[in-house]
Amino acid sequence: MLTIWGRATSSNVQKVLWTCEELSLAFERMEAGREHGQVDQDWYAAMNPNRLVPTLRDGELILWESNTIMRYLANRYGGAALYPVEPGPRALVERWMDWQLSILAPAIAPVFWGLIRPPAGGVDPAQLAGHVDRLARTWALVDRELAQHPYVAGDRLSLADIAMGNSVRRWYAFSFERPDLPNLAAWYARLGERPGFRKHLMGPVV
Ligand SMILES: N[C@@H](CCC(=O)N[C@@H](CS)C(=O)NCC(=O)O)C(=O)O
Repeated sequence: MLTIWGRATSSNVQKVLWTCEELSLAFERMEAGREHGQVDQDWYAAMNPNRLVPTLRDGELILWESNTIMRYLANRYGGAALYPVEPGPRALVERWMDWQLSILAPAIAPVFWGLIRPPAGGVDPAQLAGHVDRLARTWALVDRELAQHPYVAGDRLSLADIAMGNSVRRWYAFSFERPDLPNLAAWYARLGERPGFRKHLMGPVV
């Protein structure tokens, strides 16, 4: 049985939970992170020296870094449909997974923190508007890609879509004016048809 440490509200934990659903994998989830603590304990740091969530245990193997965990699960448990074996299609999935971590996550973070967990003293509206604009331009790039095929890395759902699921859910949950990005909106609706998305990503945006 897989064990996953991490609070269900974490975007990075949600990626792993949704991947498990797509692969029909049984797992036990242990609360950890933020209000649940545990990450500050020595036994946790021995598994994950970053003191972050998620952490996965599969037998003797301990893994951290959500995208690495997703790839491991797909490789280990017959997930070639989500993570193709052939180098070209595989590289397209990996490209978008790297992009999610290096471009999308830094673009959404200041918007999320500004709107959902504003600092004491409030947020500077002009600064927040700048962050929203940058995020909108980041999504526009995905919208253009999605004009060519229904999922970010091709014709079928892949780990790349799962990695971005929480971000697009937050984008449509925030209350501000959004530019019209029809392909992005259609993709969001498509992701919403997946039971794993509905089960693990549609909770409160906190
Ligand atoms: N690159 C890491 C980032 C992990 C990360 O930043 N996790 C956040 C939650 S999304 C965390 O642990 N925050 C502290 C906490 O919840 O206590 C990954 O993808 O797994």
